[in-house]
Amino acid sequence: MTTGTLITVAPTGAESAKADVPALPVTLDELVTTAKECEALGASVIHVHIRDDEAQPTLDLGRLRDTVAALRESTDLVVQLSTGGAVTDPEADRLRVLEADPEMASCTMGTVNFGDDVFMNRWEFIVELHTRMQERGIVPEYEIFDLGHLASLQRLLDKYGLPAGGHVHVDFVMGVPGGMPGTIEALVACRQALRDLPEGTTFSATGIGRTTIPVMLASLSAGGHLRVGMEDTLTYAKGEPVESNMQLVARAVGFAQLAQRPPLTPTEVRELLRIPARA
Ligand code: KMH
Ligand code: ZN
Repeated sequence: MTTGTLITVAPTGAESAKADVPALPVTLDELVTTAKECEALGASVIHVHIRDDEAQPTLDLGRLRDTVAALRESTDLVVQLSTGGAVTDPEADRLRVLEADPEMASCTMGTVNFGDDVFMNRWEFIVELHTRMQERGIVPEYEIFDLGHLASLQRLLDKYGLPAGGHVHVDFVMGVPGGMPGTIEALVACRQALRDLPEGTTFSATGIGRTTIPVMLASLSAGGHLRVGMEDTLTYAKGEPVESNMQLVARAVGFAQLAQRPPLTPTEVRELLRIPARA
């Protein structure tokens, strides 16, 4: 059983509007401030979506490069860029994200209904993402929205080999309308399916909306890690909007400590995920 807990913060996402959620970090300054504060609390990885000057989601390469550079300069967090983007982003733009050279990037393992939309991830696109990440030495986090995505991951690794560094890390994204539910049963089913993946495969989990707490507690007790943040959760408790990403990270750290699995540092996470240490 893993001792410490990897805590990822996903502070922004692509779905919420700044006008509806004023606390959402959308500028580079807001993102860097959030990153520093979440790192101080115990986050070790940041899952990054960025916005343009109008606070709309963008995959602009120049902005992504500036974001990676600013986060590296101001924090020791492992920077994980989203290649998922928004449901409207074309595949070519999503692939180009890798040219910003993050340490990690997300790689979603299949198409899923996403509320009223469809989050498209064709097999050929997944293969392209996986192989380009191998070539560039970028460590993937495989995003699992449904049980079948783990079977696709097994197929991907069998046919195209292990990711950069050789370690496999997955993130169960639970409770998306159209994906698997955010329940203990679904989490246990996913964890069982990890038996078919390379030994030592690690997992984190996040529950969207009101599933955040049950998923967090289930993941901790099942030996998994945590992802929290305003990409996934905008209500802290019934009738209580989230005030900041720090509030969510602080709660995750508290649960991890109660579980006697305190937060891992970014250095420990690089060792765990076989990401080269920072120079
Ligand atoms: N915004 C969603 C459509 C990822 O970051 O890789 C996709 C998503 C997954 O958030
Ligand atoms: Zn994301």
